Amino acid sequence: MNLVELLKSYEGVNPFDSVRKAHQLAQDLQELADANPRWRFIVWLIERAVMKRGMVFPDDLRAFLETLGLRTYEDLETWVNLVNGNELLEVINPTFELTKADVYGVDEIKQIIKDQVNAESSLNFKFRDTMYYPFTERDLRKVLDLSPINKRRYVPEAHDCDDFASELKAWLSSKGYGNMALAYIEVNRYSGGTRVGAHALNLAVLTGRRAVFIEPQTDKIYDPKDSSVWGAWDVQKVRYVEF
Ligand SMILES: [Ca+2]
Repeated sequence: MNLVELLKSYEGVNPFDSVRKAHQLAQDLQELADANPRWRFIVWLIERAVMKRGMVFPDDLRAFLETLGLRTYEDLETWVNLVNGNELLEVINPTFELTKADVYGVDEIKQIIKDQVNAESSLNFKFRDTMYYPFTERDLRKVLDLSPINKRRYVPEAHDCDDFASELKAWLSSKGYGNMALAYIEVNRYSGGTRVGAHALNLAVLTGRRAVFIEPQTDKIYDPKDSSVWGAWDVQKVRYVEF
């Protein structure tokens, strides 16, 4: 069944049956997208624009399609045949698989970080999960290449370092990988023993118990003690790590 046939089958539904039908329509749309990749994009849009608590009501759907200039279900079918919705969705909302080759507990992660970074004596950790999957180097590169975070514009305070770092972590969660070993971290920067500033960035733990820093504004991955990336400061010390 294509979407046109599917939607026509919902015409004239008894109002007393509307909740059950709205659940059914949401499920049917998902199955349609799973079976026909070209429909993935329009179904993704419909779910975001129209879905309410897991339900899609046919009247809401028709109103939404009209806002797209699609007045009949046949218009919709023409549009879907014109646009490769599968490719479009991969650009906007890429899917990917990450390897879960190993798993580290909280104490192990703390030890890896303490061993490999310059840390303040007051270094503070926050963990929301109990176990984390380390990244392979290749997977970490893939995540950074696919994530849109580094492409966004820098705005002092409103969208600056702390926002880039929280967004990269949140984006990975939104893709279903909230327990990969990626942390939001804050560092203090010192020059000649004096604190000259602070910065927020990300830290990832790789397989083989290796910690790396990630600059989410540029997607650069670097060793926590690599002084070649430091500018007007001679050391940065981690003060906060949040997984
Ligand atoms: Ca900010």
